[in-house]
Amino acid sequence: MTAATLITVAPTGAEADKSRTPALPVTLDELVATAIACQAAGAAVIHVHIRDDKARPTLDLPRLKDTVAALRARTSLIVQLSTGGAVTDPFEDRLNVLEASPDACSLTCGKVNFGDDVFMNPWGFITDLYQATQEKGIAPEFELFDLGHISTLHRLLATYGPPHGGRIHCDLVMGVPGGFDGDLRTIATAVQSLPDGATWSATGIGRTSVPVLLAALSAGGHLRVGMEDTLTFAKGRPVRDNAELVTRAASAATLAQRPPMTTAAARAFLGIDSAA
Ligand code: KMH
Ligand code: ZN
Repeated sequence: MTAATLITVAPTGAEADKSRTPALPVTLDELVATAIACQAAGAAVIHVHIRDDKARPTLDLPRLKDTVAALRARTSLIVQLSTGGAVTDPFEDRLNVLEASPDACSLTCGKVNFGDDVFMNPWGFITDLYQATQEKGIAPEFELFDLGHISTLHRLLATYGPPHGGRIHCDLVMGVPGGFDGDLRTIATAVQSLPDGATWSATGIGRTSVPVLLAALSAGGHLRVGMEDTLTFAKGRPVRDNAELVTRAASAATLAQRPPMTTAAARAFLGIDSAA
């Protein structure tokens, strides 16, 4: 079991509505302030989706570049850009995210029902994206929403070899209706199917957030938390901000005798070079 816990914060996502959730960070200033607070609370990685001037999700490249630069200037967090975007984003724009030269990116290993839509990730897109990460020296994090995604991950590694940096790090995204259930039994099933040597975080969407966090810690996994996935802190109590979700994760990790990993340790763990 890894001695320390890698905590990723996913502060914004593409789905939550700023007008209904004023604490959601959508401007660059809000995102940077959130990143600073979350690093202080124990996060080592930030999973980034950005918004436009009307707080709508966007994959605008100049804006992504500015975001990467600002996060690097003000924090030592590992900057992981989302290549999932929103369900409406074209594949070409999702591939183009890598032109912003993040440290890391998400790479989802299959399609999944997503609200009333489908989050599309066909094999050809997965392989294009994976090869681009290898060429550009960007560390992918394999987002797994369902057991079949793990089969695709095995096929991807067998066909194209190891990822940049050598670390096969996965995120089990749990509690999306139609994907993994967010419970211990499902974590156990998924983890035993991962490639040899792979490490993993888990994310529980909505009400699965706390059960998944506790189960992941006890099973030796790492954590992703944030307002992309969780808008309710406890029954009837909205999340105040991302930092309180990171603080809760860091407290639980410390209680589990696996305190939060520093950003420097996280870079070594994920095979990511020091910040430029
Ligand atoms: N917003 C979802 C459609 C990712 O960031 O890579 C996809 C998502 C996964 O959030
Ligand atoms: Zn995301």
